[in-house]
Amino acid sequence: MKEKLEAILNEAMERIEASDAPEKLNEARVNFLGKKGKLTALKKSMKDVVPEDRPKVGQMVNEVSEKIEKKLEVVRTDLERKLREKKLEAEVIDVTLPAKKNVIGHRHPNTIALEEVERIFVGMGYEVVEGPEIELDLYNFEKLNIPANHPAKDEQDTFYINSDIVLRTQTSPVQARVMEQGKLPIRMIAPGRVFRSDEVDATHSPSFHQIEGLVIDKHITFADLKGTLEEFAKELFGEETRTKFRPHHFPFTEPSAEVDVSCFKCGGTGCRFCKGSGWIEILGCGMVHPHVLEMCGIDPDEYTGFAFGVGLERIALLKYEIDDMRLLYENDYRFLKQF
Ligand code: 2NM
Repeated sequence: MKEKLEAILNEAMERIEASDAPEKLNEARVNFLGKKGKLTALKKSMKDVVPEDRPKVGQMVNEVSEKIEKKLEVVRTDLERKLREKKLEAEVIDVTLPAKKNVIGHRHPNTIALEEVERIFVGMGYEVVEGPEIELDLYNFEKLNIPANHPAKDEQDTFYINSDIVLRTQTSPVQARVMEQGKLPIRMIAPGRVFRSDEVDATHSPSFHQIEGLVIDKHITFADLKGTLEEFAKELFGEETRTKFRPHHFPFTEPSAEVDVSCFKCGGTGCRFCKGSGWIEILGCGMVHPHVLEMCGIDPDEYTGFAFGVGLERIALLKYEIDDMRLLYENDYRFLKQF
């Protein structure tokens, strides 16, 4: 009996030791400790042992069983550790490999130009205010001194939702709304999309963007308007830029002017870029018409103000020397990635 037990123990130790996979270890366990296992068979033959030897033999059987269990446990943990290490090794990240190129997008030229204009005016203490693209005729035309049948209304004829509601043709209705709120003084710019019933060509689109400015306070004069826009032009196109104010007409301002800047390509001597004139037109402006102030609830005897409007696309085309506005809307990445 003792020899048999020792033989089983030795065989079991060898088998377990040689197990290099969990399945093999399990096979070994079944082979010795399972229902039909070798040690189990021996336990069953205890009845053949003489009664006085049974306790001793029983103890020996239990000891062998414990030793096998223990060995199984040791080899199992060792095997698990080895498998884990192997897995970790296989999953290791090689930080010396060259990185994948990260293609990040960037701002559209319109956005770059807008943020530049906003930066300049915010720096002068202006607020940026947005408003609805679908407007009441009342704010888009009526309160801006463009009554029904006025020729200026024809000029920027627009898309009507119904007889009272239009797609805004300018962002000045945002300013009419701010004036109406009655919080004075006002120093604001209103950027945003505007709509006009225009045919598409290199310089026109039925939908484009404007940035309009408005300042209302006591004692605001045309000198404030000139100084502000001169400073704006210098910041946008360079310190050496000169400005020229030409008389013009807008229904919502009186007096009104158009502003040219000296050509930043040739410095004013005349080139292909400025079509030989040395000047480039960039914006319209004027002193807010007393009638507009009145219609928006501001007393024109106490307050005066100036306003101006710039086309965002016009600024972007000039600044980045793009010769066709349609390029800004096509979203061709080969074009966009250049800015
Ligand atoms: C322009 C030119 C001149 C303008 C006027 C107003 C308001 F609301 F105060 F009446 N906002 N913007 C204005 C004046 C816009 O765009 C070429």
